[in-house]
Amino acid sequence: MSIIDDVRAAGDLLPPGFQMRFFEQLDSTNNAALDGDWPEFTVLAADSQRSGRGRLGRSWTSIPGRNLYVSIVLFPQRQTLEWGSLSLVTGVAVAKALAGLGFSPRLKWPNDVLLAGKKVAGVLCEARNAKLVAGIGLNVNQVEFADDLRHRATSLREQRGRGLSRSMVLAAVMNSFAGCYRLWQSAGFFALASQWSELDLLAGEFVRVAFGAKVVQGRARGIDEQGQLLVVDTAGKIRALNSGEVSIEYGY
Ligand code: BT5
Repeated sequence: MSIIDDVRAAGDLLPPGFQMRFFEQLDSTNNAALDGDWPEFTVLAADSQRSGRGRLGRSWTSIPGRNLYVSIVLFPQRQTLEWGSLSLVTGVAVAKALAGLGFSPRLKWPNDVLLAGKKVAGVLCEARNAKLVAGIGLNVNQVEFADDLRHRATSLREQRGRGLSRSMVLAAVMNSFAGCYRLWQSAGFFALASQWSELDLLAGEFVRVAFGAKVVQGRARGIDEQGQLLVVDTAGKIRALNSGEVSIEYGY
């Protein structure tokens, strides 16, 4: 079934003010959202992406017919300094939607949503001028992953043992996102931090955080009110990190 048929039903279930645009294929829904002249709360969805993007030039596997690849166009009213937290807000929104569908998601700072320790969704927020695009890749019905992803990636179908309707999942994610974004606009990340923390996979774990050529190792202590990762390093000093690649070092 094409994304047009499969996801069209979601249009009726979207939160007020949200409008869907469907595409069979795009290079990247984030690119289309950044480049086009779309009003706020336009949701661009593609059945597949030719060059779906992750952070730092990494790619996002975007096979047709199975998953969700969406980007939401936003014109945030809060100060640009606060926009970085929207990546975490989007993660909370996806996780809450999945929890509402009976899954038990966890969040791995800064932008991964995991089920059973494997990545089911990734978030990529990108800004241009006054616009911020929140991109979400969510594996819904994918059954096979390439060798390099097999042990790290999962889908809703793999976890549940049966397929789910993409339109239903999309509607759940968008409704959850609308609520989280409204709260962020009115009160800032502060109002969502505790929800994020309840799902924090890293809290209490010994982690290694690489950013650029630097590495911090220590015990993860959750996030602060800006959404930065707090790590008590091996010298006992609290470090607040706003970017980086985190891996858990077991056995400490
Ligand atoms: C992310 O990056 O997790 C953000 C992914 C955002 C994708 C969406 S799809 C709609 C919108 N349009 C775009 O072009 N992008 C957004 P990062 O943390 O850098 O993770 C990337 C890594 O996740 C890769 O290097 C792989 O290891 C892994 N990966 C790639 N495809 C995956 C998939 N389908 N499922 C799970 N893991 C995947």
